[in-house]
Amino acid sequence: MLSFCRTIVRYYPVWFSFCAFFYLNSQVNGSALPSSIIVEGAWARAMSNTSGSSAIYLSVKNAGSEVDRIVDVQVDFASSAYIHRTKVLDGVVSMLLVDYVDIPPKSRVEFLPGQLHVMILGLDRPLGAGDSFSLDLVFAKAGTIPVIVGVRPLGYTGH
Ligand SMILES: [Cu+2]
Repeated sequence: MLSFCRTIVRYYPVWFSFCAFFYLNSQVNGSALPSSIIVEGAWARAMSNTSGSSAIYLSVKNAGSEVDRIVDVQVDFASSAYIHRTKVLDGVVSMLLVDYVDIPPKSRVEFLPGQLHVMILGLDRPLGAGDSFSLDLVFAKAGTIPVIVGVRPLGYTGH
């Protein structure tokens, strides 16, 4: 749309005010553009006690032509939220902090059990199967995208 506007402004002055509005608006507020990021199938494991933690799994699709990057994750009832990657080394399972996750153009990145996940710690309420809550994924280009996360029973392993 922006390249269309750059061209149209150059050759068809009658479109100028429309395109100027669109262009300026897109510079001021990136969310005015339709996002090329689509987040699907977000779920978290149920958690019965309030001092514990849980993990969120989801699928992020980038339908656009430029790479975008998840730079932060936030859940309002958790004291902290991080992106983790599970590693198994010599039979020992550990979770490594991931600073950011790039979502390449025309591709999909999966957060799956045993791999990438959003770790939420210090929850101030239990997560019961059937509940849902909101997770904010903060992208470098697409901005903050709120995602509804469905809570699944403890035995659930994936979508
Ligand atoms: Cu973790």
